[in-house]
Amino acid sequence: SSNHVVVMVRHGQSEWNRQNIFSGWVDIGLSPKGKHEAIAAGVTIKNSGYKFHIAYTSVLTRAEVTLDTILNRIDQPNLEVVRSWRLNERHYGALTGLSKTETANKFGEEQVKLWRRSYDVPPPPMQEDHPYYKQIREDPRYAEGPDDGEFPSSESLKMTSERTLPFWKQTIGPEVRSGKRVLIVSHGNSLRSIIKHLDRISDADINNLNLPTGIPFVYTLDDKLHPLPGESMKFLGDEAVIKKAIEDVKNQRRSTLKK
Ligand code: DG2
Repeated sequence: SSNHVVVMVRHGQSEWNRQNIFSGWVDIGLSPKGKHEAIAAGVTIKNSGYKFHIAYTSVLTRAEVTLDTILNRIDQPNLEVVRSWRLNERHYGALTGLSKTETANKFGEEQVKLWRRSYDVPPPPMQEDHPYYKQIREDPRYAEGPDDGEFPSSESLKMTSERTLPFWKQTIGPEVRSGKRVLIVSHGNSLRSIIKHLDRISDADINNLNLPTGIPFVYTLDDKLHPLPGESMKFLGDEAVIKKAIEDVKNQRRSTLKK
């Protein structure tokens, strides 16, 4: 039996993260700060000495650009990359494209917190007349899936995990077990769904998990893909940078929601 290292990272800040707008499946690019965070993530991974056999990411540009930036920095620009809609961000339904602040003002802080962080409360569904419906539903990148029956109109974290965890278990897991070192670049909520599974976080406690953008973290797993004691979600890099990034995520929640 042997131990397996998996490095994960949420993409750098996107333009809509910067403007505090719900993104979900809208294909928003990185902000200038996000591009810098992606470079910094690459430098951190390089300084930690990691090399990979394969990488996984979503089909959204913010994750893809973050991954490419990292791979260039770690001198593995030609690494095998597998892209899947299963690693996409949670589909934010009718909230997609709305301001997080205005949504909190309109529906109340508690309701918005449930939509953003609860395990099983999905945002209201995206209807066909939603401004982003066509752009998402008719995007040729989804020709490969999801199929009509599984195409989401909004997703809770639970619904998100119903498509991320099969991918983790059936596609990523076997590669990890076979000894490959894996890098995953994905999104705030899609990564929360995987972390919840790996660390057996309860439905209630998952509310409190917020992921910073662009800070890589490491899991060391046994052959059954269970984290070794004390080897979960270990953020890489400078202590002060990690501390500030985690505080920024918390503050973002506070300052954006009107009291
Ligand atoms: C954000 C997460 O996803 O938003 O969809 O707006 O990770 O792709 O930037 P990401 C979005 P919150 O759940 O933090 O509101």
